[in-house]
Amino acid sequence: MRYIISDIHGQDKLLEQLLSVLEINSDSRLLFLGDLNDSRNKSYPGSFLNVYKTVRSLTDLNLAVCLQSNHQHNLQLYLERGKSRAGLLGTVAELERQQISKQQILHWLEHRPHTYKFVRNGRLYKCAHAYYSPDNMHLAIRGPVNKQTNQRIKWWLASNDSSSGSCLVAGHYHEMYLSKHALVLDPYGDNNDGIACFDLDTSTLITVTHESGISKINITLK
Ligand SMILES: [Mn+2]
Repeated sequence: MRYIISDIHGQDKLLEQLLSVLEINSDSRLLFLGDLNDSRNKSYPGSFLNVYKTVRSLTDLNLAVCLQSNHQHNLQLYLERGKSRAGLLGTVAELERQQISKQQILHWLEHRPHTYKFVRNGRLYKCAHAYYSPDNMHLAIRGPVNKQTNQRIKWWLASNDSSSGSCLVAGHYHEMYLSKHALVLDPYGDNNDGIACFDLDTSTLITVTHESGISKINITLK
C-alpha cells in the first residue's frame, strides 16, 4: 500500500479527480478506509454506484483494498434483510432507481476485511475503518465508545505507544490526526465534503474538495 484514502461517502467526482493525480500500479496500491456510501452533502449528493464501480474495479485488479465500515455494514444489512436506516435513504433510493444486481454488491460488501495490516518502507501499518481490532468487527467499524456518555473515544490521543514502531490507521471520525503512530484520516463532515489521501512514500497529504480542487501539502510526521 502506498496511498491511504479517507471515507468517500458517494463523492464520485472528487474520487475521479483524486485518482487522476495518483500513480497507481502493483507497487503503489490504495487502501480505502471504507464508508463508500451515504452522501453527507446536500449540494453534491454524488453517486454511491459510481464510487462502488470505481473502487470495485481497483479491488478486482488487486490494486486496492477497501475496508468494511459502519455505513457499508448498514448497507449490507439493508441488502440482506431490507433493514433501512435514516443515513441510508439516499443510497437506497439510488439503488432502487438503477438496474443493477444487488446480489453482486452484497457479495462484494460481505467480503471486505474489517482490518488490514501491511508493511511499507520498513514500517508496520495496522488499519481499520475506526479502530484496529482483528477479533472484533463491531469495534473495528464503529470504534470504542464511552458507555456512560455514548461519546466516541479518540483512542489516538491516548495511544502514544512509540515503542511498538507501528502505526494505527483509521477514517470514520470527521477528524484528522497525522503522526508516526496514528493516521486518522477523515477530515470532512456534514456539508463540508471532500476526500483526503495520504501518500506514505512522499509524506504528502492530498485533498480534493468542490471549492478548491486538488491540493497537496507535505507533512513531517512526528
Ligand atoms: Mn464515515
